Amino acid sequence: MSTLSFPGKVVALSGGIGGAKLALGLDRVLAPGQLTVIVNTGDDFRHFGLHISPDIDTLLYTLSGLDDPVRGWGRRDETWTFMRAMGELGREGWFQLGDGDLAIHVERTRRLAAGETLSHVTDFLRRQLGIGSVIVPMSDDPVATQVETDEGRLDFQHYFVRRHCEPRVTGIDFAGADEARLAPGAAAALADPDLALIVICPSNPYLSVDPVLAVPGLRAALRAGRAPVVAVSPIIAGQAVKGPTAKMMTELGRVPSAAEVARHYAGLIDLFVVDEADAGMDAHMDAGAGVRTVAAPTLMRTLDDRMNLARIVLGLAGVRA
Ligand code: FO1
Repeated sequence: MSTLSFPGKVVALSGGIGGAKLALGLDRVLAPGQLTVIVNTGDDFRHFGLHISPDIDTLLYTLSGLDDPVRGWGRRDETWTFMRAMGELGREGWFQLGDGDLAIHVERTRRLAAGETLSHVTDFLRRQLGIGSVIVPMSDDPVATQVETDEGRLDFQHYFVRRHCEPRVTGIDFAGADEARLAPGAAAALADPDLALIVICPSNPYLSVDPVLAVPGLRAALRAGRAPVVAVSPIIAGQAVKGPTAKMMTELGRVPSAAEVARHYAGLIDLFVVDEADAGMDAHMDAGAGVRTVAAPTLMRTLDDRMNLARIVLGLAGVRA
């Protein structure tokens, strides 16, 4: 699909790695400014006195081609002198900040301390990295994803990185969500009269999408316009492509399946895109979750896979629920 053949604007909700793959596909098949990605900031935290926004940085690196394809986070061709030097000072090394990556954390922290909003800093960074799509945080106010586990309540990065997602999850909270205001750029994109499609990218529904949906007003904004809401399943044949989604679903007493994710989004979405491996469950899904499903190749290994899935999702814009 050429960039000119899709009329109207697109909004994508995304967390980190999985969501960023589809966001990249959409960015590549749409024209500059046609796509706005609303990004989860529940993973944000302060480390070494720096404000770290992991999911925003995954989007920045992925859409600018600076991402490290193996690690899935941080910059490619990274060096680690800073972390070695911090180790010599006795500082902990469980959260790795590469020398190149450090520039974004230092510059973001400086700008925030100077009074800029996270939205403004993010817009400066995406323009500086030559990204045509708009990237906005879900909120400029602090929201902290906290994971209730059998080891107690853990901040997100302690659960995800320090403890490698090993603790058993019994619940998830988004501290500060009730007081958080929808970021101006997110509200504007969702109210844009040219908005033709809303995409919930295949990020972890419980850890990465739910914090975005927890920002007051966001759910209503998703349903307010005419644009259909299409979600892409992060679960393929009962497995997560990457990360703790399936493990977490089991621990939360849910079946790790695409059908369960559809039920999680029921009432919010018009269409649910499942992998061809899960095509067989259409009837059950329609019955169970009241959500219409479409089967497509959703495993994104290459840039072409990302662009093909993006084209398929864009093609659903005309389908009314
Ligand atoms: N993930 C890791 O597993 N280990 C790390 O040391 C690590 C460092 C890191 C630094 C900056 C950044 O933006 C992300 C980083 N991540 C690391 C990934 C991060 O925990 C995840 O990207 C999200 O929080 C979950 O999507």
